[in-house]
Amino acid sequence: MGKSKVLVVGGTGYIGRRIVKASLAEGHETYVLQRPEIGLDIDKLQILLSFKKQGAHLIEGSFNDHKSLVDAVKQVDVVICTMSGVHFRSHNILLQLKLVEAIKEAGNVKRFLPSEFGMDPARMGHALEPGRVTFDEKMVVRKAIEEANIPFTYVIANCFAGYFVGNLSQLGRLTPPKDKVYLYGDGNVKVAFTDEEDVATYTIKAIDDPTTLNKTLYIRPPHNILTQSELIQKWETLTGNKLDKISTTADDFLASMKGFDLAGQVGVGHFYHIFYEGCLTNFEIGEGSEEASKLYPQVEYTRMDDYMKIYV
Ligand code: NDP
Ligand code: GO6
Repeated sequence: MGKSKVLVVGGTGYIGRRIVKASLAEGHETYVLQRPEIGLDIDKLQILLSFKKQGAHLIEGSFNDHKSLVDAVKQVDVVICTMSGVHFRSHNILLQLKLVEAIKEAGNVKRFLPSEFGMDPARMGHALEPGRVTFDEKMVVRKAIEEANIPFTYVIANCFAGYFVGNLSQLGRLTPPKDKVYLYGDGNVKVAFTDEEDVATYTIKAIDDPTTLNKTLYIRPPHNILTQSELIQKWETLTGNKLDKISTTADDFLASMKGFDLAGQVGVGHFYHIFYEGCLTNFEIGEGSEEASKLYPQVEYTRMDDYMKIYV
């Protein structure tokens, strides 16, 4: 069997650029959508040109031009969309409905991976406002994919380390605090963390694997299922410096939502479900789903104590 041809839509983004890199590394003929709307965004253009230098093909296309999307997807076997879902960087998850239309019309795509890469929206029917919009929109896209009979894989990446580990899971910052750290309750709820590079590696492994066809792929490798307290302990061991722990009750944490702008409120809701409710780990991976480190044991995923070394 030949290698799949892969199109990445959203390739210059935070997770997208890692997926392009992983696709090239795996030897897939890799295509990246180049949108005219990037205009004078020289950083995006430079990223695209660096992909080209590494052997990727740039395909011009726009979400405002249906035919350009159909033409783009006709050239490949697999489409991976990494459209923004992060509220403080703008969110456009529903724009993917246009891509679903194009894939449906083209009729050749063997696998579509929509922009998921977070918590499992199918398990978040109870999520709090306003953060639930993330999950509701991803479910609208899933429904369109399944109604169009497009073969899919949904990748559930859980907590990206860059947003949840380097900062010891503190909201509103991306670096570790120096003296005091806020604990969610007792800090004893199990959470799943993943290095973004591993997210990309597992995603590329899954794209032509019959085992992941029409399934959800959870990235929940056993060594990276940790409580916030365990994460903090690893950091303290690494630095040889103890932090003051300040426990926050669920009620106080939720009450803090009032002081945030919309993006912050979305964050507080998500953190509540992850760190108080335990929504990433309070279920077994069962029917219709697979776990990535079990499926691809040859991948040597990064452990979080190793990941944290760059922050020392
Ligand atoms: P980014 O914010 O980096 O954006 C990704 C891409 O979206 C951009 O590069 C751009 O593509 C495209 N895009 C943005 N606006 C538009 C638009 N108006 N029209 C067309 N394309 C647009 O996304 P992330 O990588 O942060 O997020 C990707 C996914 O990962 C989301 O589903 C998000 O929910 C999830 N996520 C999960 C996290 C976790 O901890 N598990 C953390 C962060 C995100 P282009 O390259 O063409 O310019
Ligand atoms: C990441 C964040 C971090 C918000 C997901 C506010 C979708 C998901 C784990 O963009 O709101 O400081 O699953 O001040 O399904 C953001 C969101 C986290 C990052 C969560 C995310 C995770 C989106 C903040 C902050 C570090």
